[in-house]
Parts: sequence; C-alpha cells; structure tokens
Amino acid sequence: MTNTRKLTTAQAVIQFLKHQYVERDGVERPFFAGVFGIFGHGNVAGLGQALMQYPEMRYYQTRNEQAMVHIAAAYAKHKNRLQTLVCTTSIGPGATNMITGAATATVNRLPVLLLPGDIFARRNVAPVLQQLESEHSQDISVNDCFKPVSRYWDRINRPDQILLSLPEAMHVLTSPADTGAVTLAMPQDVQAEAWDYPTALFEKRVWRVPRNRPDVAALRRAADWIRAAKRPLIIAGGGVLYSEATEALRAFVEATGIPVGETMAGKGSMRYDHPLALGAVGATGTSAANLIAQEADLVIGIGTRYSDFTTASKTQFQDPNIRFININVAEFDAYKHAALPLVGDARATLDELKLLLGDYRVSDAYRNNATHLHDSWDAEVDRIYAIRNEPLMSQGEIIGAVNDLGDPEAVMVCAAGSLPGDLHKLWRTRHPKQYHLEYGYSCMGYEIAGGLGVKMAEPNREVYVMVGDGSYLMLANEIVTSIQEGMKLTIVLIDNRGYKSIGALSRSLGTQGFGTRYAFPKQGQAGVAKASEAAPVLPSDQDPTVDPLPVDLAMNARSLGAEVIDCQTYDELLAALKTAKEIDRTVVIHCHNDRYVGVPGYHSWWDVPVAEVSEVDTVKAAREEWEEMRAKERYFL
Ligand SMILES: Cc1ncc(C[n+]2csc(CCOP(=O)(O)OP(=O)(O)O)c2C)c(N)n1
Ligand SMILES: [Mg+2]
Repeated sequence: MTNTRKLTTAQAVIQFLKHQYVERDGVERPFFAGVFGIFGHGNVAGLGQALMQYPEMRYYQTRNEQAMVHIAAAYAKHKNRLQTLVCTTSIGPGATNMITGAATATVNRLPVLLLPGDIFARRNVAPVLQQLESEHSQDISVNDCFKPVSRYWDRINRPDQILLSLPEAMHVLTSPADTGAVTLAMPQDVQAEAWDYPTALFEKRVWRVPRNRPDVAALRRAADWIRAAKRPLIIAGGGVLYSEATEALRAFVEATGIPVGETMAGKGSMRYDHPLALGAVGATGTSAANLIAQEADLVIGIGTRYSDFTTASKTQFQDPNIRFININVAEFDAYKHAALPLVGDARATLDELKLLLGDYRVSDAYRNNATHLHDSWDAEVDRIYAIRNEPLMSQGEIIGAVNDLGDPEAVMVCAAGSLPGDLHKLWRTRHPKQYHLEYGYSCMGYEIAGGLGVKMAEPNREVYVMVGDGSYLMLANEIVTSIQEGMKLTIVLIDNRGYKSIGALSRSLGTQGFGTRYAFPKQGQAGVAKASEAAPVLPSDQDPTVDPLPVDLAMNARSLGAEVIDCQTYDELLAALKTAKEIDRTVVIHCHNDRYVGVPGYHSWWDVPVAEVSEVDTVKAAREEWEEMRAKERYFL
C-alpha cells in the first residue's frame, strides 16, 4: 500500500468516524456529532487517548453508561436518524450498563454506535480486572450479551479488521430499514496497537439515504384496494416522522378524506386540530380513532411496527374482512398482518399513491362521521384539562397546563409510567417533533437522558421532560450533565410516591396494587395499595394505611445542580411553568399528583394475562373479564 498512516486502532476509528457524512434530499451533514464516554482501564489509554488527541471529535462526559446511550438514541430520533452520537465504555460493568440502552435504541430503530472496551485479544494476562471467564471458550466476554440487542455486532481482534467492520457498521447505521444499535467491541490491547492504515480510509465518505419507491404493480394494487374500501383508516407510525412525510400525509389525507390515527412514535404526524386527525390509536387511543378502527375495512399502516399498544393486542380491528396495506422501508414490517406490502419510503410512496388515486375520495358520510368524532374527542380533552382535583392535582390537568403554557415550539419528552398513555391521548401536537415518546421499550430512566439528547439535537427549542418519581429515581443523574453542558431542560417531576401506572394495572388485574407504593413495609410486607377505587383518596402523608418514606426529591434535584420549584396546587404549577421559562439552566418543577385519578380507556384493551387459578376473589373476577377480551383477539391471515 502506497499511502498509509501509522495510527493506533482507536485513533483510526476516531479519524474514520469524523469523516462520515449522510445526505438526504441534497442536504449533507456529518453523521456523528460527538462521543460520550466513561473511561476505565478498558478504554482510557485507547479511545480516551485518541479523543484527547483529536478534539475536533467532541467528547462529552456522562454519569451512567445506560444514560449516554439514551442520550444518543434521543438525539438520533430528534434528527430523524440522520445524525447520532458515539458511546465508549470500559470493559465489564461499564460495557454491560449499555445493554438496556442498546435494546432501547434497537427496538425503536434508532442508530447508535457503541464501542465497549473488551478483554485482551492477546489473552496472556487473563483474567484481567472485570473479566468474566468461561471454562468452555476463550472467545467469550460479557460483550457477547450485546449480540441480540444489536443490528450489527463485531469484535475487533486485529487493527486491520476495522477496514471491513467500520463500513459495515456505517451501512447498518444509515440504513432506514436496518438501523439500530451497532456494537463494535474493542479489546483494550488492540485499541492501543498501531498499524499502517491506508489513508483512503480517512477520506470523506457520504452515505446517501435513499427514498426508495415500492414495486409499481404493488402500488397499482394498493390504489385498487383503497378505491374498493368503504371505511379506510391510516395509521401513522414513526416512519412518517423519520421520512419527513408529514406534509405529504396531509396532502394525501386532504385529497382522499381518509382519517388518521397515530401510534406512540407517530404522534405529531398530523396537527391535533386537523379535522381528520383522530389522534392516538390502540390501547392508549382516543374514542375517535378507536371507534373508526373497530369498523375499518382497510388499514393503511405507514411506518408502523404494529406493537400490541397499536393493535390493542389484536382486538382493535373487528371488521371480519379487514385488509392491510403497509407502507414501510423495512420488508419485515411491511409484511405484517398479511398486508399488501409497499416496501419504500413513506413520503415517496404517499406521493405516488396520491397520483394513482386521482380524484378518489371517501364518501361524505364517512368523512363527516370522522370529523364529528374528532370534534367530540377535542371536547373530551378540554374536559380532562379542566378537572381541578383536590387536594392533589390530577395528571390530566398537569398535562393540560404543560401543553397550554409550554412554548408551542417546544419538545415534550417522556417514556414510561402512567404518563405515556395519558399523553398519547391528551397531548395536543402542534408540530411534528413536539411529542417525543420512547415507547418501543418504555424504558424507565430514558426521560431525563432523552431530554438532554433532544436539547443537544436542537439547542434553540425548549425541552419539557415529563417524568414520574419512579423513573426519576432510576436515572436522574444526567441533570448534572445538562448543567455541565449548559443544556437547559424543564423537568416536570410528577411525584405520586410510587407506581401509579402499575398500581392501576395491578388493581385492574385483581392484585390490589401489591408492591407499587413507595412506603415502609407493614408487618414485613410491601403491602397492597387501595383495594378498590371507592376507597377514600388521601395523600400518602395523611393515609393511615401507609407509612410514607422520608424522601425529598426536590432536595435531591437541587443537590444535582437544578433550580427547583416545588408546587402543590394547579395555580402554583402555572406560575412555576412561567417562571421556568425565565431561568437559563435546568429547572425541576416538582409536583405531587393523585395516584388514583386516571384518564379512562376508550374502546380498547391491552392483553396482560391474569392467573388462571387463584385463591383471591378479585383475581378470579379479573380472569373472567380477561377471558372475554382474549376471545376478541384476531389473527390476520
Ligand atoms: C426499566 C424499567 N423497569 C420496569 C418497568 C415497568 N414499569 C412500567 S411503569 C413503572 C412505574 C413507573 O413509575 P413512575 O415513573 O413513578 O410513574 P407513574 O406510574 O407513577 O406514573 C414500572 C415499574 C419499566 N417500564 N422500565
Ligand atoms: Mg410515580
């Protein structure tokens, strides 16, 4: 090889990553916006040294390896998968801490590049600190645990392996259909080893993200199916947003009159006040979308993976002759529900389908019914926003306050607990990126880290993180990083002393909220919550059946560097939201809410199996109800 440069493997990796670009629709951008990492003996002298030497690839600290993967995934989600961040760790626990983050990214089809340190390739000093040994193979380390949660996985045992592995990694990361977590395990000795790399490896490379068109015959057949349908419904998934197809979708909907329901990842595809926007569909759906879905004879799924929340565990679509057309970049998703697959980019496909449909429109009666349902749903949201529950606020009024008072250009970030279901129904989305929910993995702890990723992706937007006390206690420490990097978040911390969501689920399944409250044990037991919805609602500190814990989350947030506003009432919350806008660093608005006042379900269900035999009457009753709904689950063949 003529032109070579002697670099360590780690230096070569950083040099390569720095020169990777993506292009879509003629806009080019660097793919990696920086590297997050926590150093230990497994990466400090390898990737750590390379990052110190090349400051043009910005290095960021984090407090926890799981959190940094969430930051990267949220960044990529907000950037419509066209840019992301790299994550490097030491070996052992630092590496395995990233596994939950990797799974979260992969489930949500979000690109993140993970570089965990690994045990020595040369092996002579084994077992090294934190090495999990195997009696059966020298070719195993804890990093093998990344295999099922990665879309591409490799271990770099020789410096020259990166010549093949890095381009493969880039192909997967930038492929809309194949993307997810990519893991390159980096043995700590190999990271520091030098090799004469061809300089061509470090030349600028542009990965072009295509807008693939589906098969022409399939498109024509799809147009025939749509013309034949009486009650078609579009289900807009995350693919609509990633493809930047919201304008194309609106044009398609206005031309055809087909109404739209949205998944968790797809919410924001339509503005909430469009007359044909029915809002959330499925288990956490609105009355409007779910009533239409129950009777739909054709579902056009766009960029959706049809999770059980979207299909209400296969009970949402009850027309016996229902058919599906799936527009998806991934064949895997396009073929679900025995659909007519349109394998292609959402925007390109919608544009072509619209042309083929000519002057087709749904009947006036069907359209009018949809817009009428839209209006009734809007009135229901008004009703829930206006509830003033005392002594503790309801979650619906808190969501209403944040939605009304938050900057309309802001982004709201959430992931787990009772908030996602309520937000899916109640949040009024005014722009495509306003509703950022990680609900593929619904990973407690994503919220604050994810908020930071969004803020880094678009520093000029206000970011509201809505987080429960349970999620907060799992992973709040990226508040420190937000302070360190000057990335302001407004965190609305909703404290109900435990798990409102699983408490309600548990009560609905007959298990009485067992183990879902944060309280001292009674007679050595975690204890149940309220046995029935009719029992009086009392704040934990006044409820004689509960011995509350002396925990002060406001003080906790303050100690991490945040400005904290404590509020007890709705008026205090309104004032806090106003004050928060004037503060230029991370603010935590700490409010207590009532763990028993919920937002109802609307014509939907979610399959969580109940014990077939039990000594508890409430469980027996729940089982009966479950069997009735289970019988409605359908196969689409
Ligand atoms: C990492 C993780 N562990 C467990 C769960 C199961 N789970 C879902 S919601 C929830 C409770 C969330 O509590 P909190 O954040 O306080 O929200 P709330 O339910 O009170 O609204 C649990 C344990 C999960 N989604 N993620
Ligand atoms: Mg809670």
